[in-house]
Amino acid sequence: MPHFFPRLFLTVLMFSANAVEKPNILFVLFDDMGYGEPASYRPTSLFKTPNIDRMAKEGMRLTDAHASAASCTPTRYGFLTGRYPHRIGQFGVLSTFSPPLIPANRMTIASYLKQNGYTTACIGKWHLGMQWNRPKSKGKNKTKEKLKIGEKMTGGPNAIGFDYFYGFTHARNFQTIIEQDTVVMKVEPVENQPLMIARAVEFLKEQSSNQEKPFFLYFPMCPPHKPLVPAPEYVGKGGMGSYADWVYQGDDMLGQLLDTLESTGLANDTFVLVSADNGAAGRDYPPLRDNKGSIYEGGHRVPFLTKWPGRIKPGSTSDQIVSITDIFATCAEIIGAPLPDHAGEDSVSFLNCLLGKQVGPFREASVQQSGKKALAIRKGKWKLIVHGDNRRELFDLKTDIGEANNAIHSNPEVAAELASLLQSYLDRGRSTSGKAQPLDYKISLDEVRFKKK
Ligand SMILES: [Ca+2]
Repeated sequence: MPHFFPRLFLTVLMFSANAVEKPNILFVLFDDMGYGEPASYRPTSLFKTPNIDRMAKEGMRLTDAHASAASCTPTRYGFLTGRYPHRIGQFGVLSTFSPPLIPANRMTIASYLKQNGYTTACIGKWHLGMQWNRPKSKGKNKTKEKLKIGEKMTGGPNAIGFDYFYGFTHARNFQTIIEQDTVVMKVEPVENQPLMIARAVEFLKEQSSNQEKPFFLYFPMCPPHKPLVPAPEYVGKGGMGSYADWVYQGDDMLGQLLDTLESTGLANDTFVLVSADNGAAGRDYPPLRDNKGSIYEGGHRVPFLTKWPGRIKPGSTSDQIVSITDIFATCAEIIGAPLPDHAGEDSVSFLNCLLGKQVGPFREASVQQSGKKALAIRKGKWKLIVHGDNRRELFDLKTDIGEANNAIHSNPEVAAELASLLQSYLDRGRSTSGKAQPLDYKISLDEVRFKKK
């Protein structure tokens, strides 16, 4: 008995200290990974994803998690800014010479963590625009010469909070490797991802020798997005052709990062998040309807796994509605430095959900979008879709996860309430509490935003 109270007291002390700790943060983002691809999400899946499934065993698997959008660029905007990409009218994706999407004065999760003492790095695919010093030319980017070694840009990752960047503009420019602000190398497509993972592993090892500062590593990989270029050591390993090999390679890259955290002793102090920027390209995984680019669940419901030893219960699951846009506020709550009103306007912390302290909804509603300027608002079991051509559909996801039965005519009051809530989010410049923010781009749900050409 004499030992009991001191130990309890110590535990309380440790727990209090944890409330303001600064764990390392690693976010691994797959590109176009379908909800039905990892076996931990669809037991009959034949894809080999042992490391995603390992995350499910070692941490929490979220079953109702969503990318901010149904395609690459807008989801990445949502992640970095904690703000819905439709607020800047960004529904499509960028190309090599697209200018930067995020102005330097906008707080991002990277600049926020950097201000709070983190070493920040992005290694992989950017896809948020960079300013190359080129004369303006009319027409498509095809007419422009390719980027050359030594060419420099501004407005990239370094401008919005990343101390270090090593990567490429986007998948269509896979052979051009950029370090910080400079094109440093031209490679064969098959060489790109091995370079990225080697550099990320090196970054983690460097951080382990300097543990005074926590780190934030954002690793947006290419798989399973095209080009399907599995490295020789992965060919045939996925067992179902090059797409499966590419999935396997992506999963193995996640494994290398997890293994490095273990071998360097960083794992216990690192909060790991793994997700995907949108659904699979051209591949449906029933019961979810549709795939990448769609406003239906197959477009934006994604695998989302988290791990944080000693905090997140191993092998746990949560059916809370979570968005990649929410990662920013979650990190802010962990490190205990509140976000200002002009940052993370659509980001809600799901920390209590991860810690198993909250079973009820932690946010009022969540908004997703797709390429055809469709918006969807999700509140509880209900999902209202307002298509770009102004058609509306309402689904009860509890009984109709496949979105087969439009329930709008039998539940007009639910549809009206959700539309009104969504319009209020659009008008206030935020969907969270706090001061209304100026609008960059006005959207009225009643107007037609997308016409079929
Ligand atoms: Ca994508």
